[in-house]
Amino acid sequence: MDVHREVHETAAAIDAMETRGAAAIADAAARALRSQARASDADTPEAFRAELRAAARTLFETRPTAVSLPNALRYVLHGADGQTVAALRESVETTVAEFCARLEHAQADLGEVGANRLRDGDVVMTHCHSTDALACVEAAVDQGKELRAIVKETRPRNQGHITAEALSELGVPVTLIVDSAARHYLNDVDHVLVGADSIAADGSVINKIGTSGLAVNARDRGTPIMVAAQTLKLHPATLTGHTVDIETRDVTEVIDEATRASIGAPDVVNPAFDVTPPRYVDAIVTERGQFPPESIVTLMRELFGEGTTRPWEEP
Ligand code: RI2
Repeated sequence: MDVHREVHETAAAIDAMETRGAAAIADAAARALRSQARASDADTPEAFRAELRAAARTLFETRPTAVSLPNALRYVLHGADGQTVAALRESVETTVAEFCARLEHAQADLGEVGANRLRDGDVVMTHCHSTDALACVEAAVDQGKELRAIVKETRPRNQGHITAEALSELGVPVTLIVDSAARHYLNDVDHVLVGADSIAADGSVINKIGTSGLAVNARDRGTPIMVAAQTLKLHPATLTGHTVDIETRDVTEVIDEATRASIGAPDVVNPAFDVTPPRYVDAIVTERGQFPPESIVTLMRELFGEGTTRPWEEP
């Protein structure tokens, strides 16, 4: 059989950012591989594995920056084990359940670590929408701490609106600001709290465009910058010198065609992410504890060894 319909649907939803956020993308990708395994009519283990690889490639090709996607695919493909199709299918079932449970657990554990950095009465400034970052706030609120938030809207897609809603649901008072007002409010802020799409071996943080400027400004004002990122966001290929691809998205996310034409048709670019160098980050908070960015490489070696594999490619 071909790549299953649900895999194509998941890939399309990731591509269109209906499914977005690094953790949600990983979860959806693992579940899509499970759908492929469940629906497979392969009559040999080799055919079954080839189908899984094809499904994984379809998912892999959607968005290049969040490493949680290839890390999820790698986890499931490595977990696929067995001498028969039935055994392989069963192992995918177990591996995906284990992966999704670990994801949820990691986020909750990370939240507890991050919450310890937050004190009663603190104000946090957020950028974009990160479920890992929100887990820290949620755990702090559960500990009885009262927090307030200044939420950057995060052009061009305004994911700050999702953050505003989530924080309100947690009972955290929110002030929404335009991105360019961030520096103006940094003196009123105790922590800049962001998520990550990938973390490189040198401790650089790849996150939503605008994070690096925010971090530089926060450093200038002496405001600590905390990055909430479960270890699924560690980018193993950077251990061997690879860099992280920065996704460029359609310019219509920035400006519609008619408006662009009416202002002299300027070139428009729409990079989705940027790189914050480690010197602008105070702590990377993971489910394994908090790390200064420069020491994250030790954790990466422990988790991934010296490198990485691409098990979705044809052998
Ligand atoms: P969680 C998002 O990217 C943001 O950059 C956010 O900080 C990051 O994913 C991590 O999100 P996008 O998918 O995994 O909106 O913490 O482009 O939810």
